Amino acid sequence: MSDLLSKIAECIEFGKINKAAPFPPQMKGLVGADELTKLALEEGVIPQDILTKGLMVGMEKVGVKFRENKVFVPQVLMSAKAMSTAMVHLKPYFLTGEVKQKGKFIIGTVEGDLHDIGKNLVSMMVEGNGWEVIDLGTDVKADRFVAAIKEHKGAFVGLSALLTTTMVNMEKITKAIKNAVPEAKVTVGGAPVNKDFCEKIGADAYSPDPQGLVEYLNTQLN
Ligand code: B12
Repeated sequence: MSDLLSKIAECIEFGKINKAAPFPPQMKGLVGADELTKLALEEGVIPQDILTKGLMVGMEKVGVKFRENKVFVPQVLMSAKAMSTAMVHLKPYFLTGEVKQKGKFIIGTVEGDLHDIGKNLVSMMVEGNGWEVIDLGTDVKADRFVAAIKEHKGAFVGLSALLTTTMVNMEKITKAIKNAVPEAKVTVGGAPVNKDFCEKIGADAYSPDPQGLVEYLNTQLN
């Protein structure tokens, strides 16, 4: 069983979606995350183990390599695609509650800002690490964040901004969130954002990359 799970982890790490996928070249012709996840379920592997000991292990390796500049955006996107293909087979078990996620994470690019490449990468990495992600999209105003937090009680929040002109909206949004739901934890990121800015606006955590965010979220688990 552990051999099957480590093969699944490897498919996620290297972005091997299924047998037909030509990427990565060194795994051409081999089965991928799709077939292996199906096989694991058929062989009776517990779905929770497929998630935590297979898929999440691979995703964490990608996250660390991305942070260390050992892989780049396209490789992360292939890993995320392999992950989401495998997740299709696990979806029914999420719905029955047989597979539990760690918690909820609401993310959006802030008001005035349409950049979503970084936000999407963050979403995929957080989801790939076992969290349910509620993606509000781009140009998201404070009231939409607040409504989502009220709807998804206990959810963590992520604000993304790529413009110096929109990062200032993070302050407004963070204040609105803290006013409405004082216990809500707000994380911030995006190219112009840094730790000092995060502290200045009263947000709870900053990370320059998705892996740092995942690590922060994991420290918040009870
Ligand atoms: C692609 C791009 C666009 C695309 C966006 C497409 C899309 N779907 O996202 C388009 C063409 C639409 C665009 C438009 C504009 N852009 Co633009 N764009 C870029 C570009 C080239 C890349 C941004 C990107 O995707 N980076 C890759 C991702 C992976 O990195 P990232 O977003 O930083 O995310 C990482 C981290 O920051 C972190 N992260 C991100 N979000 C979060 C959130 C949390 C919670 C956490 C923890 C971490 C985190 O994790 C991610 C992965 O590591 C940058 C220049 C550059 N090289 O960065 C300019 C850039 C951001 N754009 C710029 C500008 C000025 C604009 C425009 C105003 C141009 C114009 N005059 O119309 C418009 C603004 C439109 C708007 N209202 O938003 C400027 C911003 C300058 C500034 N300092 O404010 C830049 C820096 C270009 C430049 N050098 O001038 N842009």
